[in-house]
Amino acid sequence: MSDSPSYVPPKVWTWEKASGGRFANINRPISGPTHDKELPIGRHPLQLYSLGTPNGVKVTVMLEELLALGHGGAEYDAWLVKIGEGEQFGSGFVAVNPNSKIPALLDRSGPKPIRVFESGAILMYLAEKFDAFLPKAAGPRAECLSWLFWQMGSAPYLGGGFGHFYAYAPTKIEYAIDRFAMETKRQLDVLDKRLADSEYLGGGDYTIADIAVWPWYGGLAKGLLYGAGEFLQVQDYKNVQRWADLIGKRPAAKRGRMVNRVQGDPSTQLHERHDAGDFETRTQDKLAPAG
Ligand SMILES: N[C@@H](CCC(=O)N[C@@H](CS)C(=O)NCC(=O)O)C(=O)O
Repeated sequence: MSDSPSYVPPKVWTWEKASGGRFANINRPISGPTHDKELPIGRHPLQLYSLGTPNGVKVTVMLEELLALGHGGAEYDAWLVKIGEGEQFGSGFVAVNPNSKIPALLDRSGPKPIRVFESGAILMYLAEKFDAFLPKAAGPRAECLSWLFWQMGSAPYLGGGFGHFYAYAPTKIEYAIDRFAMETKRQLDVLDKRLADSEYLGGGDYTIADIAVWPWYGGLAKGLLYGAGEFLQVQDYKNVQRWADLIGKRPAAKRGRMVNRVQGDPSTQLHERHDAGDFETRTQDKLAPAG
C-alpha cells in the first residue's frame, strides 16, 4: 500500500475549512435550516420533494408502480430539490425532513398532512397505505423487510464509502478505496447468492425490497454508478445482472428513474413530474431549446 501523508487528529475536532471534494460546500456539522423557504404544493394527494439519485428513484419507481396497478390515490407531484445548491436546508424542507436529505414525502390526502422521510420508511408507508408490494404472510413479509433493511444499512458503505472515496474525494486514498471496494463486492456477492435461489429478493414476488435495492445495486451492476463497472468487475455477478435487467424492463421502473433526473440524455430527464402525461411532453429534450 502506498504511503499517504500522516495526519494526527487534534484533541478536539473543529469545523474550520471546507474539506474539499464534490460535496464539501453542502456539508456542515450542524442540522436545521439555513434559510426560510416554503415548499411548493401541487394538486395531487402526495407531494414528493426529491432528486433523481438512487435514494430518490426508489420512491418514484414505487409511485409509478402503484399508479400502474391502478391506485389513483398515488398520484403525485415530484418537486426538484437541488441538494448541490443547499435547497435541503430551506425551512419548509427541514419541516418535512429534519435530516435535510432527499427524498421526503408529504401525504396530504387526510385531514392532517403526514410527513415521511427516509426512503425505506417512505416505501413501507406507501406499501401499507395501498396494500401493495409488501407480502402479508409472516414469512414472505419478514424476508421482504429483511432485504429492505439490508439495503438501508448496506448502501451507505457503497455510496458514502466506496463511491465517495473512488469517485468524489479530492485525493485517492488506497486504504479507503480498498476497504470499501472489498465491502461493496461482498455485498454484490450476498445479493448474487440470494438471487441464484430466488427470482426476486423477497421470494417469488416483486416487492419494496427490489424497489429499494435496484436503484443502488442494479445501477452498480449495470455500470451506471461511479464509473466503477470495470473496477468492480460487475459483469461477474450473473444473478444480479439477470435481476437488474428484469426490473429495468418494467415500464414503471423506466418512468420512475426519469423523475427528478438532472443528468444524462435530455430525453431521460423529467425535472419535475406533475402529471402522468409529463413523461411524453415535459422531458428536457422537449423543454430545452435545441443546442
Ligand atoms: N438514508 C436516507 C439517505 C438519503 C440521502 O443520503 N440523500 C442524499 C442524496 S442521495 C441527500 O439528500 N444529500 C444531501 C445532503 O447530505 O445534504 C434515505 O434513504 O432516505
